Amino acid sequence: KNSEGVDLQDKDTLAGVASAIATSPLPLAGGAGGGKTPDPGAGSNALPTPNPSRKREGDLIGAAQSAYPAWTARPVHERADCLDRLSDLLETHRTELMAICVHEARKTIPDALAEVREAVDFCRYYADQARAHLVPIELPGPTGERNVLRHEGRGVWATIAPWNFPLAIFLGQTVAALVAGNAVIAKPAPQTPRIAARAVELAHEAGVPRDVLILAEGGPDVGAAIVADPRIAGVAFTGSTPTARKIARSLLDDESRPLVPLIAETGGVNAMIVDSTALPEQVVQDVVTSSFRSAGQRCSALRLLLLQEDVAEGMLEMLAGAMDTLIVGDPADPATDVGPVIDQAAYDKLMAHREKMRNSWIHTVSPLPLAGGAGGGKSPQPGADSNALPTPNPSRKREGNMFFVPPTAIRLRSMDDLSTEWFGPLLHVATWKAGELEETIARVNAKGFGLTMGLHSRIARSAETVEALARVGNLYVNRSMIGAIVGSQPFGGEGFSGTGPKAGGPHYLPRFCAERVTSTDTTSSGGNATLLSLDDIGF
Ligand code: UN1
Repeated sequence: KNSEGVDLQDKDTLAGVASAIATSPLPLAGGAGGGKTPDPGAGSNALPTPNPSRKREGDLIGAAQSAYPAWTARPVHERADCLDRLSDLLETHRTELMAICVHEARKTIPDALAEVREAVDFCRYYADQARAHLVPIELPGPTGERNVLRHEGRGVWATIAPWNFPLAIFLGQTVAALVAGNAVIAKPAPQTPRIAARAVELAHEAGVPRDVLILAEGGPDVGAAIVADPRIAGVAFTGSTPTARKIARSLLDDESRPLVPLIAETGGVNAMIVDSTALPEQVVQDVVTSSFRSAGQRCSALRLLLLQEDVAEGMLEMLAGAMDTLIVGDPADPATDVGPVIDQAAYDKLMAHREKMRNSWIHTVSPLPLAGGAGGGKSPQPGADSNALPTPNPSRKREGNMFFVPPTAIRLRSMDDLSTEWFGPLLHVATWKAGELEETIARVNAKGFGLTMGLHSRIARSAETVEALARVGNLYVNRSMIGAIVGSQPFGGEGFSGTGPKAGGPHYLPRFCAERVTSTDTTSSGGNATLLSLDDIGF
C-alpha cells in the first residue's frame, strides 16, 4: 500500500493496469468508436481533440440558476444518493479515468490510481457527511421557544480546479457544493479539460441534472468572467495564492453585489524538520516520497528540508543514494517513479531556477531516455557515481513533448533564502543548530505560508513543541507529508496557503450552505399563537 492507502496489487497488477491504459482508446466525447489508441510517447499532441459539442454555449449561470430551486428542494439524502452512485461509476470506469489522467495530466500509474481512489473517497465521504449533518438541528433555548438551524443551498457556486488533481479536487469541490444543495458551474484547469468533462458526464449519469452541474472549460479569462458574475453565490478555488487574491478582489469590488464566501486552497513552502534522533532510513524514504512523488506537483509536497547540523552530511549522502534509485520517465510505464511536469511553462520556470542554483546542487537525477529513443533503457543506473553532477544535456529537456525536470536537491545557505513555492521536483535543503528548534519553527512560520510541515524525531517533547508552535494546517510526524486521506486527514492551510475549511473534513460542507435559523415562540398569548396547519383552520 502506498501513502494514500491504495493497494496497487488490488485486482489488477500494475502491469495489467498499464496495458489496459496503453490499449484502451481514449474516450472521445461523442466520437464514433472512441478513436485512436493513445501513443504514450507522442505527447499531448496525440490526444484526441476535445469534442466541441460538449461545450455549452449561452448563459450557463442563468441555466444553473433556473435549475437550482428544484435541486435544492430535493431532500438531502437524494442528493447524497447521487454522490454514492457517482462513486460507483468512478470505480466502474477506473481504468478509463486513469488512462485519461496519465495521458492528459502526465500522472504516473500509481498516482492516477490514487487520483481515482481519492475522487471516490470524496464522493462517499461528503455523501455520508451530508446525510449526517446537513439536516435541521434543533438547538437548545429558553422554554417556550423552538430554535431550528437549517443548512440550505446558497445558489450557484463556481468551483475552479487545478491541473494537479484534475479529478479528485475537481470533483471534491464540486460534489461538496452539489450535495450542500447548490447548482455548480465547474471550471477545470485548461491543461486538464478531458478528465473533468468525463467526470461531469458521469455525475449526470449518476442523477445530477444537466443544468445543476455545468462544465465551463477555458483559461483564466473564463474563470474571471464566472467569478465576476454577481449571480455566483460562492467560489471554491484550488490553485495559486495570487489567483485566490484576484478572485477575492473580484468578489468584493462590486458594491452592488451580495457578500459571498470564497473557499481557497493555495500553495505552501512546506518544511520538514529533522533532528539528530530521527531514523535516517525513514527520513530518506519520506523525503524522497514527499518531494519527488508526483514530480513534486502537490501543494502538500516537501519544499524545504531542515536537517539538524550534526546529522546533515550523513543524511544527504543517504538521500543522494536514494535519489539514484528513482526512475524518471514515461508516466505510462509502471516502473516510473517520477513523471514529467505538466507543461512547457512549468518546465521553463523550474529549469531556470534550477540552473540559477547550479552551484548549490547537492544531487540530481537524470531522466531515462524514453522507450523507442536511442538506448531506451528501462533500468536505473544506481552504480553511477552519485556525487557526479551530470552535465545537463539540452536534447534531454523534452522527450516526446514530455517535459522532464530532473529531481534535484539544492543547498541553501540559510533557511530564510526560500520564500517561493517551486512547484516541481526541486528540494531545497538547509540546516539548523541543536537547541534552536523553537527558533527554527518561528523562521518557517515567518514565511507566511501554513499548509504542511513534517517532523522527524524520536523525542516526544520536540513533537509537542512543533505541534504547539507550527502554524500549519497539516503536521506530519515521522511519516511522509503527502497523501492526505479523506476523512482521516482533513486537508488545507492558513495564511498564504488558504482560507479553510479543510477539504475531506467535517466542517467543509457547512461552508457551502446558507445557515438559517428559525426561532418560534410557542407560548405567547398563552399558547394561542401556536402555529396551526391550514387544515386546522379550515382553509
Ligand atoms: C494539492 O496538492 O493541491 O496530501 C492538494 C495530498 C493531497 C492533497 C494535495 N491529498 O497529497
